[in-house]
Amino acid sequence: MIINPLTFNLIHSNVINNVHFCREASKLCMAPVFENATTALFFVSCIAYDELQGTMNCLVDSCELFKIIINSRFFAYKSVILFFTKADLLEEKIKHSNIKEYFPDFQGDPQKLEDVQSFIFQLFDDRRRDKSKLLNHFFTMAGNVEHIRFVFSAVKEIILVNNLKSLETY
Ligand SMILES: Nc1nc2c(ncn2[C@@H]2O[C@H](COP(=O)(O)OP(=O)(O)O)[C@@H](O)[C@H]2O)c(=O)[nH]1
Ligand SMILES: [Mg+2]
Repeated sequence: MIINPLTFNLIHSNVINNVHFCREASKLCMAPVFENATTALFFVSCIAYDELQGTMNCLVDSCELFKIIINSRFFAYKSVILFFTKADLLEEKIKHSNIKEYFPDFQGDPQKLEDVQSFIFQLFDDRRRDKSKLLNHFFTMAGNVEHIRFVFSAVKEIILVNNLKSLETY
């Protein structure tokens, strides 16, 4: 994904899809990857709450990876935008797959989209040590052109503001 003239690095949980690998490699790989970035985009499939990666729940796996990234010292002065992809499929999935079976801490109505979305977001937000900044996030639907236009323009604005803020610090 390229948004000119802005440049940014993209971390996808499928690219670094193993938390143990990432934990080992993080000290080595973070610096060159993120050194000049102001913003990172982190993608999570929000329908993964009932899926397993090996013996680990996929959403928990993504959370653990996110925890490493977001709390890394390389991100102390940078921003992360969190994307929960396949929001349209989530709406369908919650009708037959109860999130409470996988996350017993879930409070609320497992068939209510807002309750499920806010719980999923909270799982990630809770992993952050520094809560002084807002965590920008979007639930995206790749097939909905109007929605994607809205998300893209919001993301461009966030990246632009982050870039301007980083210039102010020089
Ligand atoms: N309905 C729907 N399908 C999607 C969406 N995003 C991705 N897909 C489809 O899901 C499949 C895997 O997409 P990918 O982006 O690689 O997601 P991943 O499963 O998280 O790796 C592809 O067939 C995509 O077309 C979405 O927002 N809505
Ligand atoms: Mg994929």
